[in-house]
Amino acid sequence: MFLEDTIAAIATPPGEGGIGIVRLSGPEAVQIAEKIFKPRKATFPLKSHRLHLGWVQGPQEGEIIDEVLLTVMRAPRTFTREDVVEINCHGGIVPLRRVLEATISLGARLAEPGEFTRRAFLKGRLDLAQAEGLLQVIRAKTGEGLQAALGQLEGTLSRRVREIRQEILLLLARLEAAIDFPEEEDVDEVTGRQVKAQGAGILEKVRALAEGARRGKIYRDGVETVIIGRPNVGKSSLLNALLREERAIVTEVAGTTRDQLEEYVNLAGIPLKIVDTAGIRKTRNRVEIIGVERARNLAQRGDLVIFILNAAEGIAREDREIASILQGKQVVVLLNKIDLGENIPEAEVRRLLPGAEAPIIRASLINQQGLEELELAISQLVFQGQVEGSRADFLASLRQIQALERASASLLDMLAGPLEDPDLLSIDLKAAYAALGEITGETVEDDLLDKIFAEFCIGK
Ligand SMILES: Nc1nc2c(ncn2[C@@H]2O[C@H](COP(=O)(O)OP(=O)(O)OP(=O)(O)O)[C@@H](O)[C@H]2O)c(=O)[nH]1
Ligand SMILES: [Mg+2]
Repeated sequence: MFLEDTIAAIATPPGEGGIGIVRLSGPEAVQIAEKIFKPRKATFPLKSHRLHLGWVQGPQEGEIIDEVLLTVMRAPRTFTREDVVEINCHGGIVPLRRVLEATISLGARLAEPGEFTRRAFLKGRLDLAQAEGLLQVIRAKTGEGLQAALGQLEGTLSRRVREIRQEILLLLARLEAAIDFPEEEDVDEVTGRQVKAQGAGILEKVRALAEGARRGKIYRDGVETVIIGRPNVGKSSLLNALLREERAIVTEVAGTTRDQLEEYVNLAGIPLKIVDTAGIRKTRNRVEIIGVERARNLAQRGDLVIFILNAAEGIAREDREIASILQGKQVVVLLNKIDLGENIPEAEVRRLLPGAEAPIIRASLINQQGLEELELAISQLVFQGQVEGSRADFLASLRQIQALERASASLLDMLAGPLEDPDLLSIDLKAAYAALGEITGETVEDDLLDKIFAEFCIGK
């Protein structure tokens, strides 16, 4: 990682689009841009924080690569706190590549994944918790996830962590004074008692923060679980059973649920965003048609699908239709209403969903039967990584939670330590201080940084 050089990358996703952006950052960024850019009206030096219309020129005399809008942003009011240039080209692979190549040929280096953000971090523009928040903003899958991520990007978590670290620092100063100037006989014990009392208060705050982080994780990492099945099989009954409350209306009328319902359930520590849908069947009712269409789309989008069949009635035509839209999805099959009879052998379910190793669970939701097995099957699927989509995010926030937990443990050690030994108290406090510093990146190893920033895409 050389901070002195100038990096360049295509910042927009690969493929065709209206526009695409090549981004440069570093001491040579403006110089390189001015060499390849032929402005329509603007004159050099290009004004900062303005958009300039013009052309990017190729290496041959008179060669034009693309018509572009170019922005020069001089340090320090930029994302990386370095000189930044953004070139808005037409969003095709060829113009973007050629503009990028033009910058490289003039001495820019191809950026590593996340290197722009890493520079922002190293220059103090963002701390580590905020950088991770930024990644979560890009990856947010739900509105709630976006809100939580934006809060983190703004520095909600960082601020609280810094406040707590400040308090620990004050306590440490006090202990140092007691160690350096032990004037009276009992001063250590008095200091020790005061430090412990305040340490207990700090521990409470760290714990509250860890609790909040765990809750935030629900929004960030929610495994979207869609309940699907034909009308009346017990989809809403399952939502209610998992929530342990009468959230959805359940009636014997087929077609009760018209619109989808979404709720979060914490299942063995795994956050599930459960979506109840309208039963899938051919229908003439307009409202129901829309609901059925949504259910199909949701099933496609979900990380996990719980497919409910009526065990007593056997496999119906609609069930086959539903099965056909579940190809390639992670599915759990729930054979419900076994209290009324069991007319679906496992082999038939396997034929219905060829290729899938879907767990099959027998249940009678009306009698709360089969729920434990279902929860076990889901947690196994998620923990074994068979449910895609949320694992990388899970790791990022896990890092923060683990740091909070280590800080708690050190504070607990401190509280259990002998009163009259300020040295020991201070060791534990320092450990808590360091653990909290990892969240914002104040105390962090390079290889951990590598790991975190490698999760970003190139150009971010
Ligand atoms: N006998 C029996 N009835 C059940 C069972 N589970 C649910 N039911 C009943 O089946 C009916 C339909 O249940 P819902 O949960 O509303 O079914 P749904 O799939 O949401 O139906 P739609 O809203 O039409 O999509 C209700 O009367 C439930 O009480 C079960 O295990 N056994
Ligand atoms: Mg329903």
